[in-house]
Formats: sequence, C-alpha cells, structure tokens
Amino acid sequence: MRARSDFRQRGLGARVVAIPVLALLFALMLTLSGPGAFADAAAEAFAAADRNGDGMVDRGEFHERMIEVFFFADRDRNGALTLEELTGVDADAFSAADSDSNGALSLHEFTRARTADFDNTDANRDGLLKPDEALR
Ligand SMILES: [Ca+2]
Ligand SMILES: [Ca+2]
Ligand SMILES: [Ca+2]
Repeated sequence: MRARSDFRQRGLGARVVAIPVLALLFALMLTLSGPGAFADAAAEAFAAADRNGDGMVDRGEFHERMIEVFFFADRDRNGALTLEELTGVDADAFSAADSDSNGALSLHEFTRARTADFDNTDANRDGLLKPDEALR
C-alpha cells in the first residue's frame, strides 16, 4: 500500500497510461455487439458519449460516460473494477492506473486514468474530442 502523497505524485507525473482513449468503452461495445465490428463499435461508442450530438465529445460528456462505464463494468457492485471486470484492458495499462496497487481501480483511479487518456487524445488541446482524434 503506497502513501497518498506518492499516489498524487504518480497521478500528476508525466507517466502515460497506455490505454487508448475510449478503449474501455469500445471494449464494452465489442462485448455487446460481438467481434468483427471494431470500427462500427468505436463509432457507436463515440456517438453514445456525444450526448448533445454536436459531433464532438467535451469533458462533461466524457466524464458522464466514464461514470456510466464504471458502474456498468462493476459487475459485482463493490465500487471497484478488477482486471476481470475490465474486458479488453491490458494488464500493464491496468497496473499503471491502479495507483495504490490493490488490484482494483477505484472510481477515482479509473477517472484519473481516463482523464489522462482524454488529454493525450485531445491533439489540438481545445478540450474537445473529435472523431479524427478519438477514432484512430
Ligand atoms: Ca458533444
Ligand atoms: Ca467490482
Ligand atoms: Ca487501486
């Protein structure tokens, strides 16, 4: 168990959490829609996150979607996501996001990692994800 200060340093550091943005959302869509439709599933996931239908996902929309995904993925409803619950997320990316190394992602750890994804994906730094940024 790491100290909270170490947790903060790691979270704010330059370390890149190597989960492609919306990868989890895509993975869930793939789980629901079956294999062989990645592009369609990705576009559907993007459209689902784009609540106001303006063709872009802003931070508020992204945050809402993250929360939904967290509780959807938390199948045993214990308030934390294990690697088993996160279909399609690789072990290294999971470990990088698991700041306190307890083998599960809290909502805070999950949203922190996903927010880093947002920032990494927002190529032009305008606070909006457009399909050409998110669907690569
Ligand atoms: Ca939008
Ligand atoms: Ca759980
Ligand atoms: Ca954890």
